[in-house]
Amino acid sequence: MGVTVDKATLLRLYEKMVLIRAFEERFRQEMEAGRLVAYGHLYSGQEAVAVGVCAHLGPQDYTAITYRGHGVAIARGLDTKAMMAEIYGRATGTNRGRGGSMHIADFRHGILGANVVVGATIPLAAGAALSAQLLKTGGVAVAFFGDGAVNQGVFHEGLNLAAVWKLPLLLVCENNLYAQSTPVDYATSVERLVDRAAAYSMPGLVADGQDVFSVYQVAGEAISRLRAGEGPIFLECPTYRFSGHYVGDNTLRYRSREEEAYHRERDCLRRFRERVVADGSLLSQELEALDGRGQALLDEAVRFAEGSPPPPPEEIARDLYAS
Ligand SMILES: Cc1ncc(C[n+]2csc(CCOP(=O)(O)OP(=O)(O)O)c2C)c(N)n1
Ligand SMILES: [Mg+2]
Repeated sequence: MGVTVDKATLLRLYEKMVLIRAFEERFRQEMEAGRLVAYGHLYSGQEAVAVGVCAHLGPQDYTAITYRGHGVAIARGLDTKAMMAEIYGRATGTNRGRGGSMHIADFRHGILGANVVVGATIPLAAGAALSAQLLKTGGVAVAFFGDGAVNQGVFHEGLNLAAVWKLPLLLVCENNLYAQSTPVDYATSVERLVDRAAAYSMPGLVADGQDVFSVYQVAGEAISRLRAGEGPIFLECPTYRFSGHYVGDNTLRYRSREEEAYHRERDCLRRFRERVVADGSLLSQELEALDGRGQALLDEAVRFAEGSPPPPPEEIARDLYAS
């Protein structure tokens, strides 16, 4: 991919990808050590998608994310302390400790709320895109969803309506090859998920979801077209989740070690480092400094979460009813 990216952007892309990986791996460690009781779906391996897309989004834009959504939340600028506190169920969390890992929301960063219902990000983001269109804010909405979502009814209804209304909606399909343990080719009629776009007369694009340069370039073009009012675009990003569907899932029940090793070789962080050091655009020391910063932020986030109080019992009904 021949895209040239300025140094400040390169540093920002790497900083976010490293922070996501550090967050997810720390979350796993805390759970495995028994210090954190939670349920979690890690984003490790898919960082290039969140970071490459969200680099083009601003405060006027919306994002609807799934239960595998920590990566997009961090890419959109969510505070890692508040996110970790949410996962620990503490009052200082993004949702005051009431949502946990699978419901992280922060309207200040355009995060409409993580959603566990497969496919549900699509109508949610379509609604947000409709509001941006009607209010003429210039904003766009991005729905993130997995390969499992493309066979859901809401996927088809959502794409059709978005196309009919020419909504400024980017449909980002993170095709990590599995829906839980079901391989995509076992459950889906088309070989390339992007081919579904044609049924709704919308452009379908593909970016390498394990290469942030590819995602950054293709998503950038797509989002410019959305802002120009061209209507919705489908973007398929083939990628891979390095770990199981959830923390504790044994992947060897449904995929081989060889397949996992193949995708580890294509790790977006490793490919980024190799490329920028080889072409001289960044020094390894600059990358190492960002690696260290990521780890330090995670130490701080875990300390903050552990030191924060749980939500007070008298607040149990808060936010349940509109005032
Ligand atoms: C409507 C609905 N059906 C089934 C489930 C159970 N479920 C949770 S995650 C998941 C797999 C989804 O896979 P995919 O869309 O590929 O996303 P990934 O987990 O790979 O990111 C399923 C079937 C659900 N949450 N919602
Ligand atoms: Mg999947």
